[in-house]
Amino acid sequence: MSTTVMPNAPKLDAYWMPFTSNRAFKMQPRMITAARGMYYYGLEGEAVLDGSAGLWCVNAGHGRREIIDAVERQLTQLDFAPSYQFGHPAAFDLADQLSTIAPLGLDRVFFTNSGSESVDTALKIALAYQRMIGQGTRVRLIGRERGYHGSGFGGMSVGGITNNRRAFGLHLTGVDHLRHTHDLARNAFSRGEPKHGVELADDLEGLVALHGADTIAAVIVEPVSGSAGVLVPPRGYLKRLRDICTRHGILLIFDEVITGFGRLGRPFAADYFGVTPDIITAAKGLTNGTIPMGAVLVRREIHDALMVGPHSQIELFHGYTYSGHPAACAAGLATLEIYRSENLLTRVESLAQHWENALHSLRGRPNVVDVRTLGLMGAVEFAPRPGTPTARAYDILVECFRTGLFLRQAGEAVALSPPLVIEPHEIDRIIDILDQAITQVG
Ligand code: PXG
Repeated sequence: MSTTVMPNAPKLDAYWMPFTSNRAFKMQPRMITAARGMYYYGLEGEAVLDGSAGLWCVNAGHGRREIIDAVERQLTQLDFAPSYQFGHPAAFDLADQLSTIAPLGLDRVFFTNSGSESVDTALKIALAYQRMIGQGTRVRLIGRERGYHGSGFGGMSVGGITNNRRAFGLHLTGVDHLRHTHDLARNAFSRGEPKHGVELADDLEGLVALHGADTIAAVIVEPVSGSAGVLVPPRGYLKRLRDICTRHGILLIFDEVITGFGRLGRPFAADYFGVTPDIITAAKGLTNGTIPMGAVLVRREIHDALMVGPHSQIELFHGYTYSGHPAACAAGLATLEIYRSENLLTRVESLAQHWENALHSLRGRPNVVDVRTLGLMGAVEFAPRPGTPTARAYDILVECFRTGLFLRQAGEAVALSPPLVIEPHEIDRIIDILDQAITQVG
């Protein structure tokens, strides 16, 4: 295929882009060449307001000098260090700091390089733990429809976005899914947690009845589904899920790759909802998106249960060459310092009401069938165009970028999750651009 080549721009053919309509993109590229604060900049230097913190990760805004300097210092001092049977100080420091902001009890930290790897790691820890405590028949993993847990075979298997699964065979065996909680008929235009649907958590009781609790190792859910278009859990749903897990000896994993690090106005969604899972997966905001890194926060008893056998024995045969990479740890430490000094892990508390009102002002615009927000997450859902599902949301995404706003598409919705440093007038600007794009695209 021949593609457009822009002046001063690279040839586009060789790069197979992830989660992208490659042919459409290469006919009409949307290039980003710089970033600072709340803005991306295009090829011509045009400013594009970042309504999505990149891919939900740049919580402290772009181009943070403290992070760049810390990474440079670290790489100059120690570029790479093996994490298998050796260690370096920054990895221990970062794990220690994370344990101080983690929900109570989840104070053991395993490092990965992405959300997908965090999910695989969490699932493997859950299986290894159940086996270690004499529950070796617990081998099933339960996810949820519309859930997104990354692109590895583990995350894909427990994930529930059909397009992400269809092409890829049988996945992991022994996986089942809860129903999703999205209910336009009963909950459209809810503010905050929707009223209806707590009973959907009882799906887990149904799966226990079907498979037997003694075959189920863990349940994994996003506290708020991100990629599926900001699906906010019904009131009481997560607590009920927790209770059912506890009753049946099933581990509860919260995938907080998006909701972690202040997105809801608390360090983690677990804090926001007052529901403590057994394991949390994190990534993205951990390094402000600057260096790839993920982390798995594990309840101490789970960790300790695996710390048995002869001292010289490896306790968990799992890890990655780049687990706890020095550059990533330096970025993580500098990021946490920014979060602390600028109170970013709780700043959203004071922005959430403005955010909610701003997004809900789009109710009544053409084809808008739902508006959802929680913390500094939001989505606007559109009626599908007959015969071309998701085309309307895609056209709105393209129009927004053309007119100066970067956001994400999630099926029939567009999703927003700006950096946590956003100011109210920038929220208003997001809404203005989106509003015009909705009218323009029709
Ligand atoms: N879990 C959750 C909840 C995620 O949102 C992952 C795991 C996987 O993380 P990695 O680092 O392996 O990509 C994610 C990633 C979007 C979008 O626009 C969402 C993600 C990634 C890219 C785009 O919705 N979420």
